[in-house]
Amino acid sequence: MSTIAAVATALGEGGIAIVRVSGPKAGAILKDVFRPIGGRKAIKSHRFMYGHCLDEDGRVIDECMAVFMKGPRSYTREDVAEIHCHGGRMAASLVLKRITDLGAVAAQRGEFTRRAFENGRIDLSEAEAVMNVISAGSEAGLRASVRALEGGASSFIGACRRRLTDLLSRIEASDDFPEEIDEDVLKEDVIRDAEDMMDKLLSRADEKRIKAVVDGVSVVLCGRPNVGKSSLMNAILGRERAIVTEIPGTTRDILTETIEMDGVRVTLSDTAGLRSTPDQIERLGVERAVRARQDADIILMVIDASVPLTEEDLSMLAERDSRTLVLLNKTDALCDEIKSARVGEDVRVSALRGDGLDELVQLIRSRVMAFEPEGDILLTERHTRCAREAAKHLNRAVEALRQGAPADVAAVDLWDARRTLGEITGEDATEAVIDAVFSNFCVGK
Ligand SMILES: Nc1nc2c(ncn2[C@@H]2O[C@H](COP(=O)(O)OP(=O)(O)OP(=O)(O)O)[C@@H](O)[C@H]2O)c(=O)[nH]1
Ligand SMILES: [Mg+2]
Repeated sequence: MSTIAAVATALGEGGIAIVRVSGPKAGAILKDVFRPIGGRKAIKSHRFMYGHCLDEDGRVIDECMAVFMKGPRSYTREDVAEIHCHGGRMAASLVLKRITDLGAVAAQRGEFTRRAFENGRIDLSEAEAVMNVISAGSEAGLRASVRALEGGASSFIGACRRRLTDLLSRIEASDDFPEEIDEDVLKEDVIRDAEDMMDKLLSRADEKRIKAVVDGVSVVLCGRPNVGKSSLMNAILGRERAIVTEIPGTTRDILTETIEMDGVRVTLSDTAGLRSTPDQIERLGVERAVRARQDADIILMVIDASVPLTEEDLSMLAERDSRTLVLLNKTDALCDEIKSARVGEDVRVSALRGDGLDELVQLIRSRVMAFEPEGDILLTERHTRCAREAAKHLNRAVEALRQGAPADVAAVDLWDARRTLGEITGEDATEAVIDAVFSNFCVGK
């Protein structure tokens, strides 16, 4: 097995740059390149040391901290050395050059994590969770990734595979000892278990929940021109982001801002007022607004309380769905017609005076939180694809049994489901799948 090395921190100026080495020569290389204060004998496993890195002529490259981790108590389970130099490009790259001169080879993308996987410290889904942790863009995304890293997905997939193994061995036994096993009871058990697993797999592979955690939740303000959408956008953000005027048709393009609500990334969009108009620019803006509303996770439908409801308001209200919150704005100037009309609003606000804004934000927050999944979710596209595929096999087994097929016909699909789930954790993944997973990693991880 070769000894690999790479700079593990991001390139560029920063406080610290870490050079990481893994493999049988890690200890010897560290002894050659690093001189701890107190002499070379001082190198002990899992102890952080202060000292200097030296070049081949014994000149100091940089003042460093270093640690040696004797395998298997390390990230890769091999002997690992880490040298913490000052940040920036030069110190770490000179230390790395010295290390490769001493016999280490440059690590490939994800090779440290790949070794952790191949040495059995983590499975494939946990390895992928490492990348999800690194690329997480919100606290909710980070929380879900850390849960996966700590085996959330693996233990669930492992439990499903054990259930399938159990069913398959019962089916096999019923083939061998038909008189001892009641086939009808067995079939009922297979159907019940397969359906239960199918539900759980599909809920964990639910695209909307995953998108909400990984990319965030989109909240779109919509309504007729001049109802106060931009004023509400500014009020929610607490600053004058959007232009507000008394002229209908002020907002043309979509204005987007990102905020965090309880760790979930929320993208708030203000849109052009919905109306038919001869103005070409405004018309394009209205088309964009319609599309944004279609794609939104949460729709804030704004109604102007200072004037009677119009035809447009009524047709928009008729289209409200489970994603919609109806906001009755300008309640400081409530007109008589609205007082007696049945708008069915979720909240009354005045962007001008600030009335009802706390309640509005609270309402948005609770809708956003509804997207945060209770149980674990599968985080990568590869995992959800496998989960859906496994659910399809399970469904086929259930259908076959319902149509009166013998249990061993369903067994073929149960085997397929089991194998597909094994692709997630890597137990049944081909070398090509594993290569593809690690090629998405960064160097040094
Ligand atoms: N009285 C009162 N006026 C408001 C309130 N909110 C907004 N306005 C006024 O309504 C007018 C339109 O506000 P905007 O926020 O630009 O409305 P909009 O829906 O973004 O309008 P378009 O961009 O044209 O679609 C401005 O003159 C605001 O000052 C409110 O709560 N009460
Ligand atoms: Mg506007």
